[in-house]
Amino acid sequence: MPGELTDEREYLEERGKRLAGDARGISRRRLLQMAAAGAPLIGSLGAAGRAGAAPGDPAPPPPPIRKPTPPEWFVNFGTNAEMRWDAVGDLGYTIPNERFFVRNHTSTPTIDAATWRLRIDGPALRKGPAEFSYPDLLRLHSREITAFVECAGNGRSFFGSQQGTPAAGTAWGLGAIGVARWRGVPLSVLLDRAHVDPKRAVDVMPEGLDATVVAGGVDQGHVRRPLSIGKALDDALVALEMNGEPLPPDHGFPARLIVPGWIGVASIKWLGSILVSDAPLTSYWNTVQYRFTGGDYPADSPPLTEQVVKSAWELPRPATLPAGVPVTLRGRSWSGHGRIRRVEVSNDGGATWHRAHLRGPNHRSAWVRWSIPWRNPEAGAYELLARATDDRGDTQPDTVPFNANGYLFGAVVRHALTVA
Ligand SMILES: Nc1nc2c(c(=O)[nH]1)N[C@H]1C(S)=C(S)[C@@H](COP(=O)(O)O)O[C@H]1N2
Ligand SMILES: [Mo]
Repeated sequence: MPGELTDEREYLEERGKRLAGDARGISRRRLLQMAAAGAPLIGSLGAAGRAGAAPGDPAPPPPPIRKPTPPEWFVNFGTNAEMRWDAVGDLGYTIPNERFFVRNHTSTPTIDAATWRLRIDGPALRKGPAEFSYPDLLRLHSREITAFVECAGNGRSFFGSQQGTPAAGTAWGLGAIGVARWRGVPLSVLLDRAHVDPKRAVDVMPEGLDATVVAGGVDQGHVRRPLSIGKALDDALVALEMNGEPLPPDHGFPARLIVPGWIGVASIKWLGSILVSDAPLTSYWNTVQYRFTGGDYPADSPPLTEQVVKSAWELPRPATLPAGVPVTLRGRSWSGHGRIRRVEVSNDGGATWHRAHLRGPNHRSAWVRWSIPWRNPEAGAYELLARATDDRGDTQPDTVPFNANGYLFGAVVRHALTVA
């Protein structure tokens, strides 16, 4: 086989970069910082946008994404910005806030934390509605989880480029994902304080405060999507912090839901209300969108929940490498069903496979980093493949059945590489 990849089972375990998985509460200092964060964070950006305007001019609308999305870090799609995998190599396990992908159905809103409230209401509560202010939430006992947020459409472009059947929607590569540390209040704690009746509750519908979405000429209302009471009480988190900072505006300030392992749209940003119902709930985002349609799927295929197994190389697409120079190739793999157990890689289009070395943390509903040394890359054209298996035994297939909106592209992605 050309320029052989070597298994390296004794590759030294990367040490030192341990996750801060501690169980501290939000410190008093942090609490004060966070309470003060909302206004200055948003205020300074607003002011920058108006520089040079005459007094009395109406302020131009802010851009759909507030943070800078430079082309060396992001592929820009207007209201969405994809993380570039070839810029990930120097990062640790988590993706810093300024480097995290953004997916907005409309655009990032400006929310004043001082007047913001989270309202929990609905027929499956034993008492009337409950309301929480930002300081109320900051005072509650907090928990931190490390989890990915990944768009259901991540990998969509490969339906076209790899399977010859393009799907409608943003042409994401594999960078509509990021892993962060999220700190906040478990949704179960808030539902408990709102006197949920767990015997009657069926579905929970979080709703965002961003602008309503017009689709097919119809106003579909605010972005909202139900989840089962089981998942809501299990591990959903109302996050206030991302990687130790108050949530940035683009990622849901002042509060967002994190639904570990599920498709990104479940993790509602700019959370304003949560409906707790004694009957199944529907919205545009679990009936028309975010379910399999078209192809061979039946009309009643269920709404999507968990993500599938995927892998990405930390390389440009297509990639080039110098001939004869030893190199260690790196990548990451993840699954919505659990931890990654095994990653196999190939540099000959799948004729032979080698075990990659898994390194560092391997959290559930997050990802694992891996590497494979290549001692003597010989000149030529290659196709790199990475195929992960999770601890449920799910392995990435060679192809996936087509669906019209291009969700859950979990097939092995073929990554072109030239060695010269
Ligand atoms: N309120 C609201 N929540 C939302 C969205 C949105 O447009 N509005 N986009 C969803 C989708 S489709 C995804 S993939 C994730 C993206 O999260 P991020 O922008 O923090 O990466 O947020 C979800 N939550
Ligand atoms: Mo998404």
